[in-house]
Amino acid sequence: MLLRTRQEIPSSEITSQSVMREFQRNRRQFLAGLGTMAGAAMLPRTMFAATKLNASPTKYNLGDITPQSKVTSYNNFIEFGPDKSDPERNAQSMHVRPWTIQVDGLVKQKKTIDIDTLMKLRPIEQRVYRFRCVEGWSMVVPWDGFSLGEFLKTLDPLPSAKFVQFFTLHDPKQMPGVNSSGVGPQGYSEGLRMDEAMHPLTLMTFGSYGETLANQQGAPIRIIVPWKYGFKSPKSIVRIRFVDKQPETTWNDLNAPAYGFYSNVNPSVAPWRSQERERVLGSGFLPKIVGTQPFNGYGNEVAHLYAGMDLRVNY
Ligand SMILES: Nc1nc2c(c(=O)[nH]1)N[C@H]1C(S)=C(S)[C@@H](COP(=O)(O)O)O[C@H]1N2
Ligand SMILES: [Mo]
Repeated sequence: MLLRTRQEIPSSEITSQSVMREFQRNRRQFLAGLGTMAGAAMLPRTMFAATKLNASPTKYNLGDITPQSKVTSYNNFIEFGPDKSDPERNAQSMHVRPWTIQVDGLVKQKKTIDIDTLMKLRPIEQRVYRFRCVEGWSMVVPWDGFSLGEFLKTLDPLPSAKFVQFFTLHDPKQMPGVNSSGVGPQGYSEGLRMDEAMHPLTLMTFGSYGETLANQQGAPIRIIVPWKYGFKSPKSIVRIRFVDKQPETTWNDLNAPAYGFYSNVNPSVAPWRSQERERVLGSGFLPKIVGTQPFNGYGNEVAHLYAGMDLRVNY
């Protein structure tokens, strides 16, 4: 398995992390040499488990991989405090073992799954994804996990299940910011339509950069939905529920006009601020600003999910 816990990695060994650094250094030459190939497709099999997507990664304009140190020190995890540096400081005491995920709602059989069992269900792949926060920043991260749909299929949801709901751990003893965060006692919750949850790009995520997730990133398990704004990617999940109606979600409850249920990345809709441009995290002293792409650049893969919907209304 590619993924290691952070303590387990001997510094002498070539980890995918150092491969990644090398990759970053060589990326431009590499790209020049390989024409238009970009992203995960160009990584030889010996470096990472292959990305099994029908989509051709050449269509993604991924940009450079964001430095891991930036990705683990500039976080949104409101249960640990409101500032970007709070989660790194405050999340270290969160207990990520033992950890179970409760599965309930419209499913053949309700159950509770242990995280270590879940991680062995499928081979863990590394996917390099763009990630865009509605606050206007973006990053490019190699996430480690497998398609959420592969897991959901094993649960036999009932035909009446039309949406999936996710809940984050809610433990005021471990989460110093949770009581003042506006997150209710059921925990941070998010939801996806069934077809969005089943889409092969939607990643059940256990790690990044070849290591298990840092607590501030949502250890030991989170969801990554790369074509939606970051708040649709819930962290530290303890419960998955299948439901028949569009579920309530934390941010939509707090401020519905600003945080739509769909929240697909859309540069032409400005619910509370312009989404036309984004600041590339870790891009240097003078930050790089680039244009935001519809569906965060994944339109070829996901636009069909929204055929016939007015995305200026259903944002
Ligand atoms: N439980 C929980 N999940 C969460 C959040 C949160 O505050 N709590 N913030 C969301 C937002 S707004 C973003 S942008 C991403 C940030 O993920 P990162 O810190 O790994 O970059 O996590 C999302 N998932
Ligand atoms: Mo965000």
